[in-house]
Amino acid sequence: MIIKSVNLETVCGITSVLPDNELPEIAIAGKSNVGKSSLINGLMGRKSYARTSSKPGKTQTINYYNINDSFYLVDLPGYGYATANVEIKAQWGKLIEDYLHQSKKIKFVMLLIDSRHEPSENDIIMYNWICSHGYIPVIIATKADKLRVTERETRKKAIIECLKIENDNNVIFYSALSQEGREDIYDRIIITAGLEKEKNDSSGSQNNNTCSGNPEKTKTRWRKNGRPERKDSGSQQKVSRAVQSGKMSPGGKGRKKK
Ligand SMILES: Nc1nc2c(ncn2[C@@H]2O[C@H](COP(=O)(O)OP(=O)(O)O)[C@@H](O)[C@H]2O)c(=O)[nH]1
Ligand SMILES: [Mg+2]
Repeated sequence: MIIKSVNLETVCGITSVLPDNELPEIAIAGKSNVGKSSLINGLMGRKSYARTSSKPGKTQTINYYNINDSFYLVDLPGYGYATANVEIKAQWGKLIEDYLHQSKKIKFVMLLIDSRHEPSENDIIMYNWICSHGYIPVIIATKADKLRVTERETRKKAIIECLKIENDNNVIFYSALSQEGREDIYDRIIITAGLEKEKNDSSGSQNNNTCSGNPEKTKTRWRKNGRPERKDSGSQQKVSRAVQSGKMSPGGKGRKKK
């Protein structure tokens, strides 16, 4: 894909109203420091447009990057940063929940997992949470340059078994250094966002990213106190409990309350 323009168009915090976009959205989730901003820069062909940091938890906002005026890369706030307080954790939960629940244009969800490690408890919760909203995330196994070639298959198997992934093709190794995996990711974006119609016919994977059957959409909403109003789905409840109990932490120190 030729990148003609990139624009950080919208930045949403906890008090923001999420934009009602017309263009398809490609969501990028994962723990702090896993490589979300680096992936976005790689996909945009920019060195440092999205801010990267070796300190975890810089992004506590939802950032919408408009690409070529044809789709958005949506950078979701990272989780897994233990020092955040309860209020910040509740805000983080609400932000992600609002996004997955409200956005009508989500076409493709990527969940980034560090290729060197087993998926964490938070990664598993996040995976199930995304599925409970009707999407099957494609796993981007990041920092692939740090793995020996011989470790690849073992790491891939571990991710597949841990998350109970049915389709092996839904794990893509990516390196921000070598850009390995970029083309594969772009192929998925093009297909799922319907950017180039002719590619649709030659691929059997159009439906890989939405749950088959008729998934029950969760109706649970977050109240200001961070507790869900209603509990419908198993994984929704699980993540609610995890955030409330402090097991699942948002990345970063969070925003100051406006
Ligand atoms: N070696 C290597 N380092 C990476 C890769 N992706 C990200 N990093 C580094 O990991 C750190 C966190 O990356 P960042 O993109 O800010 O993560 P985010 O918090 O998920 O947005 C930074 O120091 C990056 O340079 C990669 O593919 N390979
Ligand atoms: Mg980031």
